[in-house]
Amino acid sequence: MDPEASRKALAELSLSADFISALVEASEVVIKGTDDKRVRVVSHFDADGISSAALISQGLERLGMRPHVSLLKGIRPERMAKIANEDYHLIIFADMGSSALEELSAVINEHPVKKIIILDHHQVQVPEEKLPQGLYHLNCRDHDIDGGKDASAATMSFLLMYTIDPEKNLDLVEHMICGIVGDKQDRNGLTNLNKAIVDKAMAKEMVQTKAIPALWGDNIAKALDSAYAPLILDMVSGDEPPQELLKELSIPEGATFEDLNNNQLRFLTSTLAIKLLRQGVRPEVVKRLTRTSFFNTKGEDLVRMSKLVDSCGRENEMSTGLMALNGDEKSLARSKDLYNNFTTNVRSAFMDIYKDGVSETSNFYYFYCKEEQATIAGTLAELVMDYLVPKQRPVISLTPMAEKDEYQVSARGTNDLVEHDMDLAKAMKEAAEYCQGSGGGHPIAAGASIPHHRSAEFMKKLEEVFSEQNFVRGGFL
Ligand SMILES: [Mn+2]
Repeated sequence: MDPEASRKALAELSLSADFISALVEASEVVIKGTDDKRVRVVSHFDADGISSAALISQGLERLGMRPHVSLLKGIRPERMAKIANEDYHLIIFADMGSSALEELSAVINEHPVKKIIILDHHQVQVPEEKLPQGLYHLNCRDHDIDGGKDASAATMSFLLMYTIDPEKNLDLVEHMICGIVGDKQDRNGLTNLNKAIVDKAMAKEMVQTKAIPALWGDNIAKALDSAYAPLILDMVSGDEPPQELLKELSIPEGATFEDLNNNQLRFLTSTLAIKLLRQGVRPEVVKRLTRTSFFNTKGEDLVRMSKLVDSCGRENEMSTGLMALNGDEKSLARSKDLYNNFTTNVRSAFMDIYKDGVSETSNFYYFYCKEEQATIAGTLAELVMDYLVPKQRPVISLTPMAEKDEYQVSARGTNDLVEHDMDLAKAMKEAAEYCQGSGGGHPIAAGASIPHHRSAEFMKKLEEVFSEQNFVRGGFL
């Protein structure tokens, strides 16, 4: 590693001097490695987490090290500490860790030989004591970078590997893109740090962008048949099979998006837009019909890749996602099957909610999921918000988890609500902690777990917490 070259490359991304120093320090620890070359890599099970793990492990392999990856569903501090206590000298946490600084500090204090690197973008738990030497805490939020939209765990993971070798590791940007897309940080176009990095990769022709319909599948009919966002009600309900629409538009069955000329493409997109507007969705949801996709040098659609990896995580086949990102063809095919299962489940669950309706309080909407829908409860909350409820209000889904005797709560909001000072992370945390549960996340998307028997109190408290937030007090509702 050439620290001067790294510093220069990082400065070109407009990072602060503090941030650059922290990255260089952690990179030096990685390069030094361990005597036995083993490195423990621990990450989250979602697309951002899996992409981060793929990025980190490929970077480590390039240094001749042997990563041992674990992808976790839960992010309880005790669990992280337990893993950090295993027989590894270098442990890298991605997409988690900032909420476990005290626990991880304790591990270092007990085993000063260990080094732990945290690459996170979630809210930071501020520990009472100074972090011990050997604990490298890298969180974009500590450097005035918005962890909700300007950097995800994959961005942080990229930065670490980019610091190690800005030239050789720039191609790892493809995994970073999968991660930031997984965390929906491309929702309003890439911004700040994410943008600076991707721009750099585009200038070096490692990534290309193209505006395409926001539909994914091997052909148009298949893509429409599995789409849930955009959610065309007539198609999801089965009233209008995609084949009929294609016939109407004189598009041959089996045609792919690449087969269409610009006029046909525009005709298809505007027909779908009209359908959505008739359903009464917000303009920002209609706008998402076309989106910018990113393509790597092999011409692979990285947004689609992100969706495939995401469904591997949801279906508990995280390693399939990791291997697909590492270029394994079988895993890629398997991830496509998992994605189709996932979209089928989402579409049918949405139709059930559509038929049953959702409940509302004065400040938010809510509905209950079945336990087997736990992994899609957040997606359903989002769909309910975008395609079902008439007013812009937070949408909450509650899923009973029998084994833990808890409710798992997912909350989703809109950009407008966040602009009017709605903070779901804060609301979830406050209302959940009031009931001896825990919660957190981002202003626009958050979650909580609460004891099953206290759900009524939770809902009451949530109503109270929301009524203190400006989107309610300021009369936005
Ligand atoms: Mn993340």
